[in-house]
Amino acid sequence: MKIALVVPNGKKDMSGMGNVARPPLGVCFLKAYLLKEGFQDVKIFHQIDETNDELVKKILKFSPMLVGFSVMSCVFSNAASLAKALKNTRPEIKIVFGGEHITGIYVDETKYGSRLMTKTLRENQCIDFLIPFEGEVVLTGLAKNIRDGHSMRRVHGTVFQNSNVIYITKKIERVKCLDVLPTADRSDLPYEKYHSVDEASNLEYMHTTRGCKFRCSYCTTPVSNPGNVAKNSARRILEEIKFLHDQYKRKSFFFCDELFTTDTQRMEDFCKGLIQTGLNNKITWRVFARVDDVSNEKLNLKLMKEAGLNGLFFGAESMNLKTLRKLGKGVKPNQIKSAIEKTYRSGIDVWCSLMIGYPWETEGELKKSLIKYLTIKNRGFIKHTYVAFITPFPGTRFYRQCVDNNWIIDKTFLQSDCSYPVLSTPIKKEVLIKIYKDFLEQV
Ligand code: B12
Ligand code: SF4
Repeated sequence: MKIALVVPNGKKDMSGMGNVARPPLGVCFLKAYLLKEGFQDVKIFHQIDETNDELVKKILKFSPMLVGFSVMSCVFSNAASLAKALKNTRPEIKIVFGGEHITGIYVDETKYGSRLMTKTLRENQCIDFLIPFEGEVVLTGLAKNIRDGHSMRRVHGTVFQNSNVIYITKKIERVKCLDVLPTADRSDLPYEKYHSVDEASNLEYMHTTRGCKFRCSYCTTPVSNPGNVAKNSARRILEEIKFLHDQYKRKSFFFCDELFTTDTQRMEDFCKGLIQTGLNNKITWRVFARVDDVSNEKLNLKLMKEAGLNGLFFGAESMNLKTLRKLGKGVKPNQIKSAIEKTYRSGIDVWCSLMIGYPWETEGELKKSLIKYLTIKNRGFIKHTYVAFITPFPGTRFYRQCVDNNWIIDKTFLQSDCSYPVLSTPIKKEVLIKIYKDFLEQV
């Protein structure tokens, strides 16, 4: 049985980062698991520069029985158009949607009592199944059921509609330790088409942690990975890096785990492993980190640098204390400043992301916050800044707040890639956009 895994709209112009296209690891994990469970014909289609028509033709040529779409919120509507085109040509193809957006609408409906998921399914009859949360075990179960012609109600962890009734099957437990999953299968990815600012096209992505113990109101990570944080062991990460280096000559790695650094013991074991094997002289790596882990000196930056770390990426979000509190970030502006300085002084590049357009922030507050940031930036401490408009993602507490307070002024907000304002703020929209553009020029 052939299975296609599709990632629509892989290329995005991200403010402050230019055009970005990077490996979609989610579907690589799904492919690896399906292969392990005996499905030999699984192919990933990552849409970078193909038109929808070209992509549909490619998928149809592969002739799959099951097509899975991996969707963030901003690509959902295009994914639905692709799915419709496939169904119109071959109605027998089964279509399943998964990914962050699907988890978000599932949680918004089942936890907060909205009708977002129901509405989505009703309006998109081309979708046969939704799979929220991590997909390896459930997608494989679904594929087995389709192959063997069993009733869909037997597949745990799915949502489907039948004669206008929506069925939510029993939830399954999350994977507790990521070492039980096979390594992501990256073999179908078009690396020659990947790129982003200051980075080589063969920069390799890694994902070795699912979940986060913090609960920032706008973030989807604790929503899609509730409960405990699941991780790979340091040993397993070292094996994967060695494999990717030896086999594919990868030299530069980005760990897109939200919080690679929270487990300090794993971090230390990983660094020591890189040093002992000599891999630290062959590769470099960059990770996301929380500012308080650096400002409080929880992390051993010296060891990390020796092990090949060449960049820390902080989600600073704002230099305004009230905003940081409202977001539930659990850090203060002086900790952000301290973390940036400490990282820079350790000889490690600093990458930072900020958000603007908070519904409560006045023009004065925003300008003050950006000036504070620029003061640090102008001292040469920050290598790269990425700035986005805060956008509410379904499933988060912030999304609920926005809906309940009528803050959403742009009805197309779900398609937003965070590069324009979608919320009402005390600042006029044109003024906000001007502040954003001026700021971009300065960073
Ligand atoms: C790396 C990354 C990127 C990379 C690569 C993106 C890519 N193609 O994967 C780049 C830099 C390009 C990127 C860009 C953007 N990103 Co991004 N990104 C991430 C990040 C940090 C890691 C993704 C990852 O590898 N996860 C690891 C894998 C294992 O998880 P996963 O992808 O969710 O897949 C699992 C499940 O979701 C599920 N699943 C996934 N697909 C499918 C499909 C099927 C059929 C099934 C059954 C299951 C299933 O099973 C998978 C395995 O268990 C996530 C945060 C996160 N934790 O996911 C944000 C995240 C996905 N990005 C996000 C956003 C908003 C963006 C941007 C809009 C940027 C912005 N302005 O901030 C752009 C849009 C890009 C685009 N294509 O349009 C949001 C999406 C929220 C939402 N509801 O849409 C996230 C969740 C960050 C956040 N916490 O808010 N991103
Ligand atoms: S923003 Fe970072 S620290 Fe906050 S919940 Fe998300 S991943 Fe965790």
